[in-house]
Amino acid sequence: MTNRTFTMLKPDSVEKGNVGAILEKINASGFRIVAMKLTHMTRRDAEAFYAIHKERPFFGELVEYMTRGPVVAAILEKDNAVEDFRALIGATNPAEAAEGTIRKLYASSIGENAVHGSDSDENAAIEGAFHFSSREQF
Ligand code: 3AN
Repeated sequence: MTNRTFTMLKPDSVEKGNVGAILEKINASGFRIVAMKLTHMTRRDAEAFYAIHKERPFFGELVEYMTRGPVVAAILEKDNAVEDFRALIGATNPAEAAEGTIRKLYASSIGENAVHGSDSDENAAIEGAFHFSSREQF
C-alpha cells in the first residue's frame, strides 16, 4: 500500500554538503518527494519533536545537535514507505548499519547519524504535520 514517511537530513548532512547525494539515493530508491524544505528548528521545536526521548541521558546533546544548523525536512511517499525508508537509512548506530545504507555512508556516530526516519505510520503523520501544513504537501 502506498503510504508516507517523514525524514530530516540532519545538521551534519547539511554542514558536510551531503544533501544532494542523500536526496539522489532517496529518489533512486523509489520515493516520491511530497513536501520538502530547509528549516532551522528552535530549541522548543527540537524538545517537542524528540519529547519521547526527554528522560534519556543523551537528550540535551540531541537538542543541541538538532538546533545547531538547518535541516532538510521532507515527506516521502512509496509502497511500504516507513519500513523501506528505515531499511534505506540503516541502524541508528552507523557502526552497525548495513553496507550501502545512508547512515553507513554519511553518518559519523550514533549521536550524529545524518538522517531521521519515522518509525511508524502514526508517527510519520504526526512528524509530517509538525513541519508542513496541508498546503505544503503535494
Ligand atoms: P532512530 O533515529 O534510528 O529512530 P532513535 O529514535 O532511538 O533512533 O533516536 C533518535 C535520535 O537520538 C537518533 N537519531 C540520534 O541522533 C539520537 N540518539 C539515539 N540514541 C543515542 C545514543 N545512545 N547516544 C546519543 N544519541 C543518540
